[in-house]
Amino acid sequence: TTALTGEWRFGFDAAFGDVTAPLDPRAIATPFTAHVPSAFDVASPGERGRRGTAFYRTTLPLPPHHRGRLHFAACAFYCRVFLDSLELGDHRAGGYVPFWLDVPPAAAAARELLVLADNRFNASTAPTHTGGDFYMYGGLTRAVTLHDLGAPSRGAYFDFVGAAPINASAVRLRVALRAARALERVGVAFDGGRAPTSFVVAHGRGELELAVPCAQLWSVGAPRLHTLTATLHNGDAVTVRFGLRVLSVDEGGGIRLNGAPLQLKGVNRHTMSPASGSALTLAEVRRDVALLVELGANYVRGAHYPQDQAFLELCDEAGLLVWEEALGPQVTLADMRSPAFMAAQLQQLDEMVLASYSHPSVIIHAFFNEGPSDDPAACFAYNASARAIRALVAPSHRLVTWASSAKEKDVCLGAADVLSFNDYPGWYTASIGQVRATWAAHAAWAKAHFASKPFLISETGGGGIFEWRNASAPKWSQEYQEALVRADVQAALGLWPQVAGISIWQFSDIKADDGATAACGSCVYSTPYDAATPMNCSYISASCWRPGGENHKGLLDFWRRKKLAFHAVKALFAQNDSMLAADEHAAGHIELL
Ligand code: ADA
Repeated sequence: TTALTGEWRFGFDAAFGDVTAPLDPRAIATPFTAHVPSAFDVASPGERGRRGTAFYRTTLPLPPHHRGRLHFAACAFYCRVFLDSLELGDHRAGGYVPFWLDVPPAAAAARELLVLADNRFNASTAPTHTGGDFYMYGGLTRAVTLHDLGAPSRGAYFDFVGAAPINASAVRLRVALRAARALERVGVAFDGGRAPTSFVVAHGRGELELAVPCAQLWSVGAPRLHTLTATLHNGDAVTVRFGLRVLSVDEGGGIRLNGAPLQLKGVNRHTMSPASGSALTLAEVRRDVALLVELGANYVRGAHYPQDQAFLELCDEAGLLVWEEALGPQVTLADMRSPAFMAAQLQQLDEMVLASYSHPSVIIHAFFNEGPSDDPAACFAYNASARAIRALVAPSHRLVTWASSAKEKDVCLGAADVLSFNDYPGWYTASIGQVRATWAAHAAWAKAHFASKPFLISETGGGGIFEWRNASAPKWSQEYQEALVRADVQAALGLWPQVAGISIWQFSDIKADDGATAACGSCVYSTPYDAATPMNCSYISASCWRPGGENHKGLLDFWRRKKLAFHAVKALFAQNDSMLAADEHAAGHIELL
């Protein structure tokens, strides 16, 4: 495996015509260089926010006559991949989900790879980029890797290897092969060689339940991991890391992890930073995970798209639980009725679930953030999406939900394992004083209608501008946000177990969508945002939408500076942890007596 990380030749055309039309890759100019991975609309060479067609070119280090496979961890939005004059394939399922392309063998020693990446909104080339209230970056934003599969005579190779826990001591191994004979023997061993065994895979696909030797449970407090290595006779081998943990829902709609009641405490997080856009460096991802741990969160919703695998690996190690969802924010009924959209949606779900299959951290898969679920005509798309996820994962592995803005008017909830509502009392509606009553009413409705399904607060919160401190706590000041978020968290924790958990909107401030600054109306704020320039925030009116083109509901600002709300949430989560620990202690004491 070779990571194609580094400087690639690069070109950009803001007015490129039909991106799907036949093209001669050798005629494409790439006069600049760009680092891969990176977002071309944030980093050099580039312009912040530009939209158009980018071209990336590099030499493919694949020996003559070898087959290969290219893995794109993300290519945004629409992508086409060419090798010399041959088109290997394109990808329309969305710019945040990994995909593979096969590379046929050739005699040439040096082969040239050209990638087209278009970041323009377009219902046919990028149907799952349905808009949404965040900036969508373009380009090769996550790693590109080449797998050398040797000469075709070498035979079969792994297409997929995944390990899903069945119980505290066994996994379901799922493998898919390519170029396979009718029967292929697959060797399996755990943790670098333990309990070696083998089984026969017919027609390239197989599933097997296996006891894990020296099984150790994965949990939030003790995230112990195992590895499984699958091998073929020709030496092709894949190692995956997994965790033994069992998810369940009790009769009262409580979520359980390894049989113990689970209260989800966390935030929504966008994969975004001012320096890297959506192409966070590993150092930035590590810093975010460290901040989540410092906050005392046990849970994070990856809003609003499939997650960076590097982030999920760190969550596996840190014992952080994850909600991972497909891209498709504010999707409409018209989107759902488009066959191109639904095909891309189902492909994206498959790609997301398979890419994240072995991560113990991922407990929820979701789709359609704030979609039209108040319309019975939309339920077919909810049902089809839920079915696509359930075809790949069992409920003890992943639960299915979506963040509903329809809430009590949602008519598709039958298809969900978990009810998840987005609401912003004290920000868009009502007042801080009404926060608890608002959530109590939502939870009561959920319990009255779906007693056995968990109820989550998937989004809530409000804006606070880092630079604006004001003791009288007007809207947009850090003080207002602190008071509001405190009320949100107190409501969620106080309403447990009717409220199974909360993800505050949001971890850090983000760049909002293309039109955000214009939509800010009368607000006066420096644009583009410049951290070094103090802001006169008294100009921010309560009705302002996205001052400075940013969504300021982060507990941290865009640069990860802690706001008052961060400290408040951290204290509330810690207090709750010690209360729970005291309860458990007391319960244990009674049992002993
Ligand atoms: C919505 C949406 C989020 C964000 C949030 C907000 O619920 O799901 O992406 O835009 O509101 O800040 O208003």
